[in-house]
Amino acid sequence: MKDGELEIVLDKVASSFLEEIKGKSLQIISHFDTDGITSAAILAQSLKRFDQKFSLKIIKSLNKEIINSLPKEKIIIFLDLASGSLKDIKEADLKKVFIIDHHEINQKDIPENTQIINPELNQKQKISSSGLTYLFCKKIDEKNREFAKLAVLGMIGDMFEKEIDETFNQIMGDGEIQKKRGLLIYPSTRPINKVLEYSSNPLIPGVTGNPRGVIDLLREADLNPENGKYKNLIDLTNEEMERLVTSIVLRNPKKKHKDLIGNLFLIKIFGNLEDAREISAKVNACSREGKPEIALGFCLENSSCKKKAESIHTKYRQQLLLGIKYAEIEKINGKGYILLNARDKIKDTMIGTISSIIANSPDYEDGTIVIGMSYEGKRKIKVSGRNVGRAGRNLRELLSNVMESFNGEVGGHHSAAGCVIDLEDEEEFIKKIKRELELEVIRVGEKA
Ligand SMILES: [Mn+2]
Repeated sequence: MKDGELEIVLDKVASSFLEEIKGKSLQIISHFDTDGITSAAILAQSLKRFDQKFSLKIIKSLNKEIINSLPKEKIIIFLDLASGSLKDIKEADLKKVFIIDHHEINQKDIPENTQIINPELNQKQKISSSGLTYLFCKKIDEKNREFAKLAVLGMIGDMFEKEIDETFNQIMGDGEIQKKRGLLIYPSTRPINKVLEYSSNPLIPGVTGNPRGVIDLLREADLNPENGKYKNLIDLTNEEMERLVTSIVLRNPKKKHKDLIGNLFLIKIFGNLEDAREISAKVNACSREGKPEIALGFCLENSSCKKKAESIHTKYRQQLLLGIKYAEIEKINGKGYILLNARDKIKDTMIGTISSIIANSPDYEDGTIVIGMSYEGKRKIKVSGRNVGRAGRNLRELLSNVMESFNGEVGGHHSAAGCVIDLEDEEEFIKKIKRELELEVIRVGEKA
């Protein structure tokens, strides 16, 4: 078996973990996305089983300051982060550290007090932190098998469901997850008209955010309500599904028929069978809105958190639709680029998502650059850059060129990058970035 090495590491770290934690207090630090939250939920519930004392903190990102402020006497467990912070961990003089993560490791030199479970050190098997945490906790106690569904949720949050290997299959079996083929728009467990209205991935022009457009599309696909109610997406027959997919492809020709069909995963949570992507989106929305504790409570199936998470998610989706509509009207169409300065009309936590949605819409040619801007607090502006398609310029480089004249750092990679600038630089930044974007059009023209 290919992941034999990982199996050995899991065994080794689990037995040393059980030895080390006896009579000690633990501090868990986890990432705020669905993968991190589900990892924390799995470990927390596993520790509760044997009355282990621990405290838990969910963070957006880890830095040297946070590492230095950690309690020296406690055992520290990092989930879904810290693989890139080994140097800082080494220098922080912590007592004992465990890391369960799948991100890139930045150095070979692993601190002596640190034990790591990370496939990057083994066969680079594709697995989320929630999957690793689950396998780890199952080593501690076979009963922790009951948390398998959380592992699957984290896998889907990190989009590992496209490559289902033996381990993933096994975890799905443990979690009694149902897998079905169908249209990849979620939540599949709701009536199709509602699902289409809120669909931002893919964006369906004239349909997303437009109830009347939804009815037109459904009529085209010859799908009609029965007793005033449309079927749930998941209950469509194959023929109905085919007709619906065809109508969507007609509105958004960028999406190919085969890209719109795939695996849906149904998990049981709060006693109902739900679309795992919807649950993951809910968890993410809570964290993004600054409420990771509700995201966690939701994963622990706490009923008061369920209500709160639902209202946060509903509000989030509504704001997303408003943001998309605002962008449609207010964006500037330049030559080879789209510039959206949303100021305070779109939240800074949403501008990246909306820039991605614009970049995925069928309206623009590959290589077009989308730049979104939104006020962050009272003194900063968040800038998000996205490429349409896979071709195009290196956005990290492009933003770095522009940022030479301003304060702030650039993060990201080739087709998705961002930075934060000072509010007072707004006009100057727009001038400079337009010049940079237009310059390239000329250069490309010269080459041709
Ligand atoms: Mn992850």
